[in-house]
Amino acid sequence: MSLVLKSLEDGILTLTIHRPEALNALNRSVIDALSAALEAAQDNDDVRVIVLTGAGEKAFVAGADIKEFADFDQAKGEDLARRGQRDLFDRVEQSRKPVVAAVNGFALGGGLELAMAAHVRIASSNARMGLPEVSLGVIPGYGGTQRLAQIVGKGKAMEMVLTGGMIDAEASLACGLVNQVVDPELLLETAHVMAGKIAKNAPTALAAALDSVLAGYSRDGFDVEIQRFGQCFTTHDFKEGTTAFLEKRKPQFPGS
Ligand code: DAK
Repeated sequence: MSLVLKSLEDGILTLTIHRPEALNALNRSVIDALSAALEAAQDNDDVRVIVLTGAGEKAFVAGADIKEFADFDQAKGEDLARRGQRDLFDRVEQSRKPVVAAVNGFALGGGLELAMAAHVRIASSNARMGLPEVSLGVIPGYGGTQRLAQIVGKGKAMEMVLTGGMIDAEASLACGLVNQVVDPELLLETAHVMAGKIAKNAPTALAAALDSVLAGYSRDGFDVEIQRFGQCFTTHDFKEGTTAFLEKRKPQFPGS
């Protein structure tokens, strides 16, 4: 079965990341499939708004696929962060069609970074969000250090990035990380209502509005994030963090 399911109804294209056996973790194939679907949507006049969600009730996306990046070196990490940002995360944020993320469970690491690249976020009440990268010996590499601070402010972003902890849906709503929280069974319907409200408006004005809002935010930090992310791949902490995850044990960092 395809890694990204597509359904188009009333101008709303729903893209469902479909890799439930790995909690929809983003491997290279998922990133490529999602990127292609977003690209195709830009040229399809029948698509007015895009809704992005994950298959199943447990996870939106539980992060980048740890099994895939565990043996990367600095050059590979930096290169993939750069390509991932450009091919998927920037493509979501810079989409001319508004993107609504329907966050249906865990949105961790690259999963939360994907939701944050969307323009509006609606979460189910069972959603849990966080950037656990530092517990793996890396930092968020798909724009998370930048977009989280842009969305929730520097103080809360520092807390979330440095602790690597998760927050629940209500806490996400309180800090502005998500726009709305609803019961799981109402999530897609609510996302479609939001998408429908947006879709009633002029497409050219929507594209201009997206462009204008985004123009107010600096892009300077994204390159720093990519470089610092790549450097993490040279460290013993990264080896220990990813190995511990794969061995299903707690990592032993110096002094921990
Ligand atoms: N990658 C690969 N497999 C994953 C995964 C992930 N991120 N998350 C879950 N899975 C897999 C589990 O290994 C397990 O597979 P099996 O053992 O059954 O084969 C299956 O999904 C079900 O997961 P659990 O058994 O762990 O389910 P639980 O309910 O017990 O726990 C959980 C749910 C979400 C709390 C737990 O699965 C978890 O902690 N997952 C990992 C969360 C996490 O640390 N995510 C990664 C954050 S770091 C990069 C750019 C950016 C990034 C990386 C590279 N490059 C450019 C190279 C970003 C990195 C991140 O996202």
